This record gives sequence, structure tokens and C-alpha cells, in this order.
Amino acid sequence: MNGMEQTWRWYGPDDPVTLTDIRQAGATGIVTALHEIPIGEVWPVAAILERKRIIELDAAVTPPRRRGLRWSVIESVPVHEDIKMGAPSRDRYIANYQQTLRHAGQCGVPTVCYNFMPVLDWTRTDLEFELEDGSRALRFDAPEFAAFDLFILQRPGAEKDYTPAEVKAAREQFAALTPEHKAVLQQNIIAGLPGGQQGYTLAEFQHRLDAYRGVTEEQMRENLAYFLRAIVPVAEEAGIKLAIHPDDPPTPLFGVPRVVSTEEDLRFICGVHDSIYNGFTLCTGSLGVRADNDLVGIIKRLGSKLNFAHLRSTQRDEAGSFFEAAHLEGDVDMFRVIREILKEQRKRVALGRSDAVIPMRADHGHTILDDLHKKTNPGYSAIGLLRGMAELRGLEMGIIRSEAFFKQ
Ligand code: DNO
Repeated sequence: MNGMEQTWRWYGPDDPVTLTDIRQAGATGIVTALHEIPIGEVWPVAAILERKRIIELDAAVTPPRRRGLRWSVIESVPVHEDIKMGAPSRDRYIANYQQTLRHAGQCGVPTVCYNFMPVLDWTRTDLEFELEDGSRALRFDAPEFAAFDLFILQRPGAEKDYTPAEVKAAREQFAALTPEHKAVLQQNIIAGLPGGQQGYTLAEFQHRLDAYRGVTEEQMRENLAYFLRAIVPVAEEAGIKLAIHPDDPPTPLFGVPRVVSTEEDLRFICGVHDSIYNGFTLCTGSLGVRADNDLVGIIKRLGSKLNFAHLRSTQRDEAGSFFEAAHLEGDVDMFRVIREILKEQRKRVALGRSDAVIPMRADHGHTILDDLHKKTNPGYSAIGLLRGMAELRGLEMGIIRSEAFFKQ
């Protein structure tokens, strides 16, 4: 039995982690995007092909040499805000999205990851949370987040989204923050994390939130369904496996609904147009923040639509805060998750599906060793990801080999 396809997120030519580094880390697939193209515009074929060439061919040596990498997943083709909020101009952006999918298909990139998070992409309050051993992790602190919302942004009506106890905790938290800490908190939340949305000032941010005023959860869901009804048939024709990424964190933020947070949400999405091309990204770290998300059950029940896996673990507390644990620690039972994904792959082989090898990447490593002294993309420093990836592939091999062993 084969394992998953090992991929690695590369932020493009400016990423401090090079393609050679990635190859040496043992990955064979690249996950990347044309980050320079403004959200909502069509990705030209020439630009996709050019990026593909850079990924596949090392032109620094003569003659150019194949690196042993392929462009496995586009993460992400971002969805324009007008589509998420259901603005009248959405059809134009949906047509552009369809065109980008066709182009990706023409260029032979098989999978497209995207998300439907309003205004903000993934969100953390602390990018340098120090663990006991001196390494650093990403963290979401619920009281700090509420302190930002209530007392820094001062979002009108924010109190009604928190319990009195949460407001009290946030007030205490706010009182304890130094001016520097406040600035860092604001920066972390709205200035844009790698691969996420552009950065905002406080005023711009509030303005973006205002645009969603009156958009209910029901409407958001319908906006997503409207989008899917338009793009899934195009993805099918183009041979593109869609993989919606869950909300991170999987709860509404700033009073704006989020509709990709639970198994129910994923079931709804997969049901809008039942096709293996309309699938999801199993991000164990995002979904795993909710204790009511049964990760293994999700793979069992919705595995045929699992088009991409982000493997990482989080450790939550009762206050709704969490930090990113080492890949084999924390709340995610990685052994059972990987075993279940391997079972899904086996089912696909039996069904004769050509996509039996699911692309996975180790997601969000800790900042460790030499990387502590370097400028890195938060969560994406080479050595921490390498540690995560190495642990995951070792676990995977252990599962595959021991299964054969016990059958003897
Ligand atoms: C963070 C990532 C997200 C993810 C997008 C997918 O590290 O998981 O930026 O790429 O939300 O669209």
C-alpha cells in the first residue's frame, strides 16, 4: 500500500525556504499560489505555466535539471469578498474564478484549495508563543482576541457576541496590555498572515466588517451554495479537485457568520453538488479546535470528498484559546487520523479512482533551532515543518508496515 503524497507549502520565489530545501526535506509536491495576482482576477495560463516551470526545473544548473517536484495543489485561489457576501457584482468574480479553474486544468495542476472565511483568513493573536523548551508556536488567545474586538477596534455592538464573563476577562486582559503588546496584537489579527488576505488598518477593517452587516448565517450558506453551483461543473470539466478549507478558528469572529466549521457544514457543502470534484481540505488543526468535531468520523463519513490534508495538531483550553502543539501531540489523534486517510486511499484503489493518493502537507511547524534567529513566515519555518513532516511520514510508514507485519 502506498502512502499519501508529501507536499510542502512554498510561498513563491520570495519564500526564505527554497525549492531545493523542500526537495531535501523529502517532499515531492508543491503547494503554492500566484500571490501577486489581485483577488478576483483571472490567473493567466502563461503565469501558471511559468510558475510551474520554476517548480519543476532547476535552471541554475546547465543543462536545467528536473527537481523531482510537481505543482500538486494551488493554495489558494482566494474567493472575492463580493462572492462571500452575495453582492450584485459577484457574477463577474465567479466568471473569473471559473476561468482560473479552466486555466489551472489546462496547465495540469490537479487540485485547488480555497476558503470562504469572511474578511479575515486564518487568525492568531500570538505568533511567538514560547513553549517550555524555548521553541515558538502560533496561538489564539480568546480573551486577548475579545480585548481587541471590544476595546481596540471598539466594534459597535460587539458586547452581544460575548458572555458577561468573557467581557470581564477581556477587560482585565486589556488593562494588562502594554502599548507595544496592543500594537502587536492588532498587527497579528488584522495585518494579514502569510497566504491570507491583505492587511487592513483599523478603519478599513471596520469598513470591511460593515459590508457584512445583515448577512445572516443562512445567507452566507446560500452564497456559498450559489458559488459552488457555478464552479463545480467547471471544475469537473477542467479536471480540478476542489478542496474547501475549514474556517480557522472554526467559529464566527467579529459577529460575521462562518459556514465551514463543522462536519454538518462540510456535509452541506458536499451535498450542494455531489461530485468528487467538490471536496474539502481536512485541516486537522482547524477542525480539531472544536471538541465536537470528530476528525476520524469525518474521514469515515465524508472521506470520498477528502481532496487535500493539512496535518497539524492544536491544544485547546476551556476559555476557547488554543496553541499549535507538536504534530504528534495535542488534541488531534494523528495515529487514527492517518490510519483513516490510508483506509480511504485503499477504498479509492478498489473503486479504480485515479486520485487514490491524497496530497498532504505538514502544516504550521514550531519555530526551532536556527530558525529562531531568522526571519521566517510564521508557522512556515523550514526546520519546524521538517520535524513535523518527518514525524508524520514516520508514523505513516509505521502504520503501513506494521499492518503487513501483523498479518504475517
Ligand atoms: C494557513 C492556511 C490558510 C489556508 C487558507 C486556505 O496556514 O491554512 O492560509 O491556506 O485559508 O484557503
